[in-house]
Amino acid sequence: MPLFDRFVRGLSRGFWKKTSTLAAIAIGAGCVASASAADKVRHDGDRVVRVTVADEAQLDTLLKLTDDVWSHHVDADSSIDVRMTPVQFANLEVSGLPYTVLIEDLQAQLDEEDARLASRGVEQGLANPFDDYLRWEQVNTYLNTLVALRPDLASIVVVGTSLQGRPMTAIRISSPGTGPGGSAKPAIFYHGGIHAREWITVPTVLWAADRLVRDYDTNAEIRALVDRCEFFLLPVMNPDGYIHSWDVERLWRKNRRPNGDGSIGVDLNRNFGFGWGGDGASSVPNDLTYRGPAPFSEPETQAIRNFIMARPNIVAYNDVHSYSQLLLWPWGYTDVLPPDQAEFDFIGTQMIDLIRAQSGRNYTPGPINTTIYPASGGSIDWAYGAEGIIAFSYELRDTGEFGFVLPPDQILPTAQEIFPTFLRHAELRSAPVRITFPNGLPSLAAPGVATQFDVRISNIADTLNAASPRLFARNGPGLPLNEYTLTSLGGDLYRAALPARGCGAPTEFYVTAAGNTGATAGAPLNAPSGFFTLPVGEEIETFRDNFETNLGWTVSNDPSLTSGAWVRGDPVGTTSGGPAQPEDDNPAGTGTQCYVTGQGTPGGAAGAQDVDGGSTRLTSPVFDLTGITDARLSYYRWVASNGTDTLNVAVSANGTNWVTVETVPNNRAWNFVELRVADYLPGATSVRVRFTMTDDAPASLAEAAIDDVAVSSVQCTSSSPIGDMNCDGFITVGDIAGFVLAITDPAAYAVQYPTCNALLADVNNDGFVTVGDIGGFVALLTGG
Ligand code: 0X9
Ligand code: ZN
Repeated sequence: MPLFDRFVRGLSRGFWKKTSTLAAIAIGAGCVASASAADKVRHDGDRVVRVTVADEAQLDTLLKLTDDVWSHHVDADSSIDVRMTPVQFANLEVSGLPYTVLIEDLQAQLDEEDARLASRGVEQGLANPFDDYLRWEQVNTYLNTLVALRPDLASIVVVGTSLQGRPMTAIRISSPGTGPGGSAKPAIFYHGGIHAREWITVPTVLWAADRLVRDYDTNAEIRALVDRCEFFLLPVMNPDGYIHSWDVERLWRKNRRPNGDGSIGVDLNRNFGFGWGGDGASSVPNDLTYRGPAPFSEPETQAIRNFIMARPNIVAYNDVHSYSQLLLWPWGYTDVLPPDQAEFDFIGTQMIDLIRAQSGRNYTPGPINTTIYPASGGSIDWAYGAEGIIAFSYELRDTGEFGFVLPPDQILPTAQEIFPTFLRHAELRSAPVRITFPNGLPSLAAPGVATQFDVRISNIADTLNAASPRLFARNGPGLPLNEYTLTSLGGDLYRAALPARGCGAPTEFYVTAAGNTGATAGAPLNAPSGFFTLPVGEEIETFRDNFETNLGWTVSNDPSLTSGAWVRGDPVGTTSGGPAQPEDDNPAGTGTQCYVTGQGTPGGAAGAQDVDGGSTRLTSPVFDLTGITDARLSYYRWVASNGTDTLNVAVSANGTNWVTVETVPNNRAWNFVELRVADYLPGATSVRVRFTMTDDAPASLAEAAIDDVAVSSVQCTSSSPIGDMNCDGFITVGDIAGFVLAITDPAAYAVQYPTCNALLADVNNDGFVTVGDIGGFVALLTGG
């Protein structure tokens, strides 16, 4: 059994039965409107420690030493972040378990936060609402501010009432009107603050509301979504707990239910009624993951349930948590994959890619149960399992440096990296239909022949109007768009055909399809303002290296590197929570060899020959690009890491200044990458590429492999088809004027069509442009 599996099983069996002192500490501290630091629970001497556990026994040892688990890690070296009192920490040292201290003095961090927040006036907070965390009352005031700003778009909706009687205040954002045909608009529901101490979730949800309201007039994507959807954003789902975490115990997690045995609080994310009472939830009231006495025993979870059940139009849901940088989906209660695993993966992959594009941060995607640990009675299991909603749950920043006490300078960056993913989730679940390309899109159009590709159109919020699928295309910027119907291939498959054309500017195209109620979807998603482009020509390869022989690559290493330098050879596979070094070179290429970071030893440990102690760099020979237009560089790469180590790919025109192309996290698969050199090095007449694998955390797994590097370009040598007198790639009535001019006044033709050739009018191919070509031209025009 792989280490991580054991780890998860250990958690489900042992850990959640442990008791917590946390709840007990806070007993008797009533709800107060505000409190001085003196009234607060203190954590003097407490540390937050990351402990590496090698097996179940070690995990059990650790869990006897602590009662406040902060986070779990997905990497191969199973590690767990825990808060420890000085006594617990002393016991940890005695236990011999390897650890690193993440937060040396937790109370100092809390004191710093307290002092900062105390010095910040209420008014100041509302003027700069994302500069620092907001109290619950301030969050609600700010929602009212947004409503006042755009009463035409926004209104307050109270989702329910907390145990202590507080409104669960959400903002509804939608432009006036209904969905197509008078239907309800598809609705999107996000909330933060289910776990009180996870403060960063609150501004992240509030920021989404802020952008939807403030950017409606200026951002076409936002406007289209606010027109099409109904958004419900609830920043604080657990107001009683959130206020308690401000005033009494910063590290409070649950709601504020008196459990009757002196302990307080139900974990609201174990109280939902789907798989309730299963793995990863506690029946012990004092525990941090106490599930409550019955499913939906708590007013807060009842409110969410009733709100969602009253709105069958809700198509997207996210329960926002922190921390660990994850994007989770069902199930939590079982390790079986959800029926819609492919859909979760399709949307989830786009979401984490958007985060990486925005901030460079890596979020790990996957089902809750197998990605972190079993957790039953969770919100998204219920939303998906009972209501069929494609429901996600983020774990926001960070990965443990600050944990729950995330500094305020990370509020805006976190909110900003999440917002595009929120839009994408909404877009993909509220679209009437979805257009995808099951075999991919063509990478070029060969001149003179039609370019075909397959299109899949799936029903999402509506059913497809079978007469609606269209391809729109033009032979270059600024030309009029031509419209083509798609051919049905049966089922949800269609074929699109770009007609034959000659050389020239790249073809621009997009595909559209409509639902039966009239709403239209496009591919790309931002069509028609966005479109795909397709160069015309043949692919010419100027360089290819499958690494079977040495074509002049160089390796250079940090002096501190102790192992794992790039080496060429037939890789020896190693495993560590999945394949670490691949067993084979790129299966899509030829030969058996590739470059790897340190050759594994047969049967050897994964950690033995990975990158340790610094960086190793693999640099290509110089590729001459003179005479090559629009060069493309492609390669296959493999990265295995524990999530912090990455492969950097950079290109350079001169070998001195390097431009990063991508920073690749753990993927453990051979992935193809192709890029346009001009996108990174405009005007470069030569290029080299460099692959740098870095180990920046000691004792962490870092492996990379590279194969099948190629430089190619698309060159068009053939001219426009005979008869295409305006060189637009088509023979249409638009060519008649040019044809007449070519016969009557070739000089005038050359002036008017400077990039065309009058010989295109030599339809009878006798070498002359004369009236003798008229018959053939008419035949071409009329399809003869
Ligand atoms: O344990 C949890 O509830 C979540 N982790 S946290 O550290 N934020 O408490 C993970 C479970 C996520 N599950 C659902 N949102 N349903
Ligand atoms: Zn949480």
